[in-house]
Amino acid sequence: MNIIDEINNLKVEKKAVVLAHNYQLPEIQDIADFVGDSLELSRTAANTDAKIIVFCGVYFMAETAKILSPLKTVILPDLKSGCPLADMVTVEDIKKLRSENPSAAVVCYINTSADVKAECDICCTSSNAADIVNSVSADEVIFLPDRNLGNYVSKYTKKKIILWNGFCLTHELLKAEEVLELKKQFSAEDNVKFVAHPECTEDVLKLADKVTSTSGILKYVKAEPSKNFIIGTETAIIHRLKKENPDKNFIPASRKMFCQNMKYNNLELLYEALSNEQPEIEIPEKIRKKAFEVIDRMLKIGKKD
Ligand code: CIZ
Repeated sequence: MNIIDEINNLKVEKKAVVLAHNYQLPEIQDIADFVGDSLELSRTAANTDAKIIVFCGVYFMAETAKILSPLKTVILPDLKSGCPLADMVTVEDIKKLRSENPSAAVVCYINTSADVKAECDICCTSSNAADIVNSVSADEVIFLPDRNLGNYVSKYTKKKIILWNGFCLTHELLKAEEVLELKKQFSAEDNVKFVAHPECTEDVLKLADKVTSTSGILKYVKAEPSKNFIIGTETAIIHRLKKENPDKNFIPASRKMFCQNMKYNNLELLYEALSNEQPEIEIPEKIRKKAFEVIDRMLKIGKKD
């Protein structure tokens, strides 16, 4: 039996669902029950009757699944799969920021650890960040950890935004000159569209026809009549874009936009994780409950994406 059949058998035998983030390796996306962004996947898995969730993504994503599904076993095939952006802010940093800005609300991006979320007022995603910031009653908002998303949001609000200086290593690799060079290769008839993730720098975002999350990119491409797209996010999303839009062309804005952390999970590790039901994600219940409230407050605003 090949490894794909073995994984599929284990999924049934153990009542497990496999989730793959849009940035996972193609073979992981292909074997997953659901492919998507981290919040969408965590919410979908919570609504299944699965006993085990295997999250092929990075650590904070598996934590998000656990926050929403405390009674299910949540597994991350390779614990090395971290998120440098999420690691750029700590609980201590938030305590200090709060003492320096006592009247400010704290809005955290979904790319944060469970213990950081537990210290914040409300969570947001890359597609609802401006709506969430505008929903809080405070006139000042500490936005963390991503400086580019925070800066982007500041254009859509009258509130004073106090930015944290975190950034995504992969998205900041893309330079505006690369996008301009690529755009030059297309004629006006090609009607090429550049779509960028808001973790890219301001110079890059200024060149975009659309700025949105990974799920937003998938929706935009499907709805947009153009046939040619320059994709300004982690390159692995192109696998799904091609599968869902076989008649359209996708050009990575930069081949350097490769996140190694997203690629540690592979079929062998997925097989081992399912067989051993390890490595399991655990969150102290007190922290999980607080983090849940912070996510739930966002969901109650009703602007998921
Ligand atoms: O939460 C996610 O999945 C992230 C970090 C990115 C996105 O835009 O989907």
